[in-house]
Amino acid sequence: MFDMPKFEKIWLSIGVGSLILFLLISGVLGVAMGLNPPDGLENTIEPEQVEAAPPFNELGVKQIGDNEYEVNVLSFIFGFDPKEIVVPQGATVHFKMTSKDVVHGFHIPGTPVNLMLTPGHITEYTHTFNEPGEYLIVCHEYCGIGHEQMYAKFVVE
Ligand SMILES: [Cu+2]
Repeated sequence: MFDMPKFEKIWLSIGVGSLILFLLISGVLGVAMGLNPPDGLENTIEPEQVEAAPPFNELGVKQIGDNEYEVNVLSFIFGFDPKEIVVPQGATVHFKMTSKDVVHGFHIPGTPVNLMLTPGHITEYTHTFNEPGEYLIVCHEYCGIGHEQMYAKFVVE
């Protein structure tokens, strides 16, 4: 074969060897064991008819248990519906949100609530609010000329 230095041969075989190993592992995981990345299609909604379909035909706060709430929020250019969300202290809130036009953000500074709202998808997140206070909800994905006016209020009382 080629006249190749010894170390080049060694490194080349390590490289080709790890490539084959990687392809074998991902092949076995994907084909034989059926482990694939989520396609995100289990949580979709028709963005044009979003207000007619559950859960977004009923926006706002709904009590579903002992200090446990479901909060359905719809985002659009340039705002959130509802504009103000009020929950008691210690409430566990299950957010269900979507956008009816472009990509928006849903961020409550000072909390781990930091989500992306994509048209056609339902974004879900659960958080327990132990600190009472008035929080700001901001859209932190640039969505157009009125982006900086896109905010709402979150109150823990
Ligand atoms: Cu926005």
